[in-house]
Formats: sequence, structure tokens, C-alpha cells
Amino acid sequence: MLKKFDNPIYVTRPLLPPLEVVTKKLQEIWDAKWLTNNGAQHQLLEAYITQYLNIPALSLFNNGTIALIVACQSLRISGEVITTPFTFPATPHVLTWNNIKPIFCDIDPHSLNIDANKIEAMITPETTAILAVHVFGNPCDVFKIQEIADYYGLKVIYDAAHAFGTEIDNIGIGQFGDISMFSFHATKLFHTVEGGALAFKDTNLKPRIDLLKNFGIKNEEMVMMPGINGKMNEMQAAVGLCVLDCLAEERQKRKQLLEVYHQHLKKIPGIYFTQVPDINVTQQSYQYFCIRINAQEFGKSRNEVYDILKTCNIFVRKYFYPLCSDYPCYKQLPSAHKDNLPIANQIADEILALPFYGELPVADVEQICHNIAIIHQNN
Ligand code: T4K
Repeated sequence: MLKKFDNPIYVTRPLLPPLEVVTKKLQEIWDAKWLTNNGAQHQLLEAYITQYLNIPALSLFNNGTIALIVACQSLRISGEVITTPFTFPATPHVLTWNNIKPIFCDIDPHSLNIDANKIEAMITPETTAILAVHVFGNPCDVFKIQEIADYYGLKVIYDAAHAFGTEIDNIGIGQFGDISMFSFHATKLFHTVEGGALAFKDTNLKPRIDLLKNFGIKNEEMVMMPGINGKMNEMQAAVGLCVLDCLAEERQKRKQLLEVYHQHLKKIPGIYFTQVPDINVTQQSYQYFCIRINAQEFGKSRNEVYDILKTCNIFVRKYFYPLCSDYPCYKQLPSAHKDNLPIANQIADEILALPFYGELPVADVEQICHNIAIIHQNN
């Protein structure tokens, strides 16, 4: 029998440090009377995260989307950029806000990331960059993407919104490509309520990025360029510092939940997990846990499973459905045509993000899996 939970179970819950720890940090801000504009908390957090993510340079932002807009500006990207339709709206919107045309490339059916083997065919004389997403924290084929970029003289930007802490061969994911963006939104493993960061290997980029996020202001009498307000404030940074202290435990809990999900769901026909076959992922981000449901083999469609789980008070999410290429603002683009994106269209109909956060009891995960098994058996 299906079990209905008494209280709603959401896809995620924010990692909340003890309130008294946050209050103590806020007292420091009150004492300093310094609320934003590169304050003490900001400087501390920037230094800690640079170290935590194992990257040469980093710049904090008020959210991931503004950070990504600035990434494009800082590299002077223009014309056309090849990207994925299987992502959050922010990814292509950032291009549009920079007056750049997004060109949608199909995805790999296992990693759900942009299919590196299909990028070359999308390159035109207008192409200046590749904007790839490490979907659900699983790394893209960074080596192949860099090879293509080097050959054609393109920049590489990674939307690493989900990939906080991901490492390949013990190298921080932010070391690949020209710039990577991390999101620190409340729903992310590491968060600052709202927030984000740009990570980059070329430390020479830092002055330009820091100018761009502060209106282009160099000093009281010089404004160097048309910048934006992308600054992270002291409250955000303080919350981030408190969340950092809870991260190791949160990661451990999520690792255990991931194992429980795998153990129970792998036996059910028609359920598939994401995989990154040719990349040595030495550390995962544990950001999301997503499955694919093959309707024929499972006996019910993803939408039916979504609806049934909702009646059990389990609020799973269809990340990322609809595809960005189906939004009214993009669907007229030739690259958005379904014939160009067969895998992305298939995956968008199969994907389901299940509840995944440290506070979720193992017993609840077992019950969620049990409910999915019952849905399969009730065909
Ligand atoms: N690129 C990618 C690939 C992204 O996924 C994102 C953001 C970005 C770029 C942009 O980064 P930011 O500019 O946001 O830094 C959520 C997040 O709002 C969004 O940040 C995230 N991706 C996306 C994947 O998920 P929604 O519309 O699903 O959020 P919402 O409000 O429905 O929250 C989901 C669930 O989380 C709720 O059902 C309950 C729980 N929740 C949420 C919030 C906000 C809480 O328990 N407490 C909370 O405070 O987008």
C-alpha cells in the first residue's frame, strides 16, 4: 500500500546552521556597522571558498545569475554561444541579457550534460563560446570540450550552479574552462540564502570581474566601465560562513541517502540513474538525486509517478521540464527544433528529482522508494 506522509516532503530543504551561531555572527556585523561593499565577512568567505573549492581565484556575487551575466561580460563574449536546453532558465537567459544568441545542442543520455560530440557541428563564424552546465553536479566532458574550444578559439564558461565541491581527478571543477559559476541559492548544498560566485584559473581576470560587479567603480573619482551591482552583502556572507561549518556533516548524510536510494531503486525495472562514464569523479557535489523513468519498462509515465507521489504528500520536481528550447522566447530558434534535440526531449519527459537533503530521515527515503515500487507493481 502507498504511504501518505503526514507532512509535506519537498525536493530539498535549506541547510540551516544553529540560529544562535548565526546570531553571534550578525552581532559582529552590527558591531562593525559594515553591511556590504567588500566587508570583513565577505573577505573571509571569499578566502575560505577559494580554498574549499580548490581553485586559484574566486569572486563572490549576490546570486548565480548575475555572476553568469558578468562572466560573459568579463570575457567579452558576443554573437552565438553553444549551450544546452536541459537546464534552469537562467542559463540561456544570461546569454539573451548579454545580447548573445543561444544555440541549443543536444545532450548525452547518460550524463544529461551537453553532448560534446555534437558541439562541433553547431559552430559557425559567429560562435564565440561554449556555455555548458554540470547538470545535477555531474561534470561535463571537460577534456573534449576544451579540445574543441582550443581548436576553434572559443571561450568556455561552465554553469556549475549544482557542482559545489565536485572534483575530477582531485582537481576542483572550477579549474576547468575559462570561468565557472556556482550558485549559493537557499536550495543549494552550500548557500548564502541568495548568492553565487565566479571561479577562474586566470587570476588576471579578478580585477575586471570585481569592477564589473561594482558598477565599474575603481575609486571615488573613476568609473572604468558599465558595471552592474552584483555584490554579496555581509548578511549573506555571514550565513555562508556558518553554513560552511555544517557542510562536512551534510555531505556525509547525503552520501548515505544516495546509497539508500540506489540500493532500493536499482531493482525496479525502468528506473535509470545518471552516469558520467569517462570522467574520474573523485568527489561529488551531492546536490540533487534524479532518476529517469522509462514509461514502457516501468509501466507508468514520469508524469503519472509525479502525480501519484503528490497524493502521498511527496513533492518531487521535474528538473528540467520543459526544456529551455520550448520556452516561447526561444522556440523559434532553428536550434530549438525538436529534430535537433531528440535526447533532450526524451530526457525532459523522463526526469524526476527526488527529495534529497541531509535532514531527511533514512526511513523516509526507504518509504519513498517503497511507494515508487508500489506504483510500479500496481500497473
Ligand atoms: N543555473 C542553473 C543550472 C541553476 O539550477 C540555477 C538555479 C541557476 C543557474 C541560477 O542560480 P541563482 O541565480 O538562483 O543563484 C530552484 C532555485 O530557486 C534555483 O536557484 C535553482 N537553480 C533551481 C534548480 O531550483 P525552483 O523554482 O525550483 O525553487 P522553489 O522555490 O520551487 O524551491 C524548490 C523547493 O525547495 C521547494 O519546493 C521547497 C524547498 N525550499 C525552497 C526555498 C526557496 C525550501 O524548503 N526553502 C526555501 O527557502 O528553483
